[in-house]
Amino acid sequence: TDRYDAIVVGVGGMGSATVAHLADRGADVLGLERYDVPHGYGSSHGITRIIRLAYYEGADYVPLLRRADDLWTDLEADHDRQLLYRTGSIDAGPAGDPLVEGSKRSCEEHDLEYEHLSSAELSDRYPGYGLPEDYEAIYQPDGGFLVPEQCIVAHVERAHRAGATIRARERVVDWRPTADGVRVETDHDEYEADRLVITAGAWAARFVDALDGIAVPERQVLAWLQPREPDRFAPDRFPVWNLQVPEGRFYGFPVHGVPGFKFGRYHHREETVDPDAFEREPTQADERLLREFAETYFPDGAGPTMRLKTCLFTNTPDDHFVLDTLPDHPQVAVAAGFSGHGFKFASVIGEIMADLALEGETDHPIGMFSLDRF
Ligand code: PYC
Repeated sequence: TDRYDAIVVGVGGMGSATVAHLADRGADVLGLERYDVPHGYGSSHGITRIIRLAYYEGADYVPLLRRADDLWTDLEADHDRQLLYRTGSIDAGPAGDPLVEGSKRSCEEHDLEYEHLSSAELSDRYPGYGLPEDYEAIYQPDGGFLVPEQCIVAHVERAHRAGATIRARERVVDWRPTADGVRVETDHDEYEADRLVITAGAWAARFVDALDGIAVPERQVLAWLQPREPDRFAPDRFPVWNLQVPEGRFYGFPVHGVPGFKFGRYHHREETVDPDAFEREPTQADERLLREFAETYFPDGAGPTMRLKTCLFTNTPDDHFVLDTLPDHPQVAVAAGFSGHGFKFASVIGEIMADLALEGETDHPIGMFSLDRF
């Protein structure tokens, strides 16, 4: 049986970063991925993913976001393709909405540059936006989007350069603790390691009983529509956005990689699914809901449908992540429950998981992500 310093289960956004950080620190590491590297069955795909610092979900995320941003910039410097496109970010909603207020609070508490815009000011500057008159927006210039499939490739290439072994299409069936580490059984082989890191996305609860009912997969659908006014949806004219409206919370991007303006709706806890058995094909009902939103709030973007794609979120009860070692098995660390807003953090999650695996602790502020809070 081959033995490693560490095994990482799942080589998507979080796992690829973890393998890269572990290998960079000299660990002999094995990454195991049940699908391809990269693949479109989990949560780390979709051509563009938002990165934003004005974090309405909580000001405590901002130090992690700053570190994530620095690490993405470092990774990009080593890679032959751009990973991060800065468009600025918009957080908008009715005046006084928690999304707008939370975004502003993060900027103020952490000295981030920002502007508080009325709906009219927003449309003047960025005519792709035509929000209701009484809406407001926080503009933060450092936000933008990452290209997730390339981010995974860049982390895996970095890991390869540092000597890591990564095996795709090899599914982990089970793991168990041993006297001096762990034993991992796959559908191909068995391996041993001193440490185990579980970054299995929507499948995390299969490997960690304590995540049952805590890291819950949910089906999401993204749409790309041909803009009727393409100039208004180009990356230099259309910041990425999060928007609260009576129909729910939505998010979107300028045109990049697909000839359409991309957006989606956070369906929190509405479509809980088994990640191995759910409707992967978007339906006409999905398309209708998304098109109705675009017709109402982004009519210049609501041309013919170009692409629809399902995606999985893995939600926790409070929408904050789980980053911890297992109380009964300190040699096992888990990163899970990213609740739809994790991809942008993947670079720093890799650093944190390498800390937890190699040192058992981290200097990063992860107290709010402990498993025992539930
Ligand atoms: O964090 O902005 C975000 C986001 C958009 C879609 C999913 N997460």
